[in-house]
Amino acid sequence: MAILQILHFPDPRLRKISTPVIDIDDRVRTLVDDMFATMYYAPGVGLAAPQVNVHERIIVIDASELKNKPICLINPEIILQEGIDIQEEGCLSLPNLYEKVPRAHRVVVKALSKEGKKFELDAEDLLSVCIQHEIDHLDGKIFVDYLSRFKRDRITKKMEKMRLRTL
Ligand code: GNR
Ligand code: NI
Repeated sequence: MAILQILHFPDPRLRKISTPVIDIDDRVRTLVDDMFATMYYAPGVGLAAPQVNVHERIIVIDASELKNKPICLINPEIILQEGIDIQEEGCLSLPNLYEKVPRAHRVVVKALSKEGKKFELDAEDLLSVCIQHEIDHLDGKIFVDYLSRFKRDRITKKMEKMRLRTL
């Protein structure tokens, strides 16, 4: 298994729209394993393929306390959403930044498992937030998009400076 490199905001590659997976083959299964390894190593609660520069609709999540409930969603689609919650979010593509973001309290999502089986997941709380955050990544969206222009510009400038220092 490999630990993959995570792209950092404002890398324009994070803005690409990911395409559906057509065939869940060995390449996809290896990618999913590497994404889990990368997420647990980071550590993070979720990871979307575009964050590791693969622009396909693949997500891994583990929102459990004991980090023993891995969930893989391929071609996920939200089929129901309900209620609103405002919770602090972070993102592995924006280290050390936490901001409040409004999200649906509950979502029902349908997806393919890494075995290629259709399934539905009914989620609330952190798992629900995480699913919405990861699906946003597949659509080139990042949680700073929900903040004011003022805050987003300030964050963008800070991240650009950090990147120059580490080049
Ligand atoms: O590790 C993560 N924590 C988190 C906390 C609150 C809401 C969303 C998340 S997802 C994030 C990992 C990540 O960047 N996934 O794209
Ligand atoms: Ni993220």
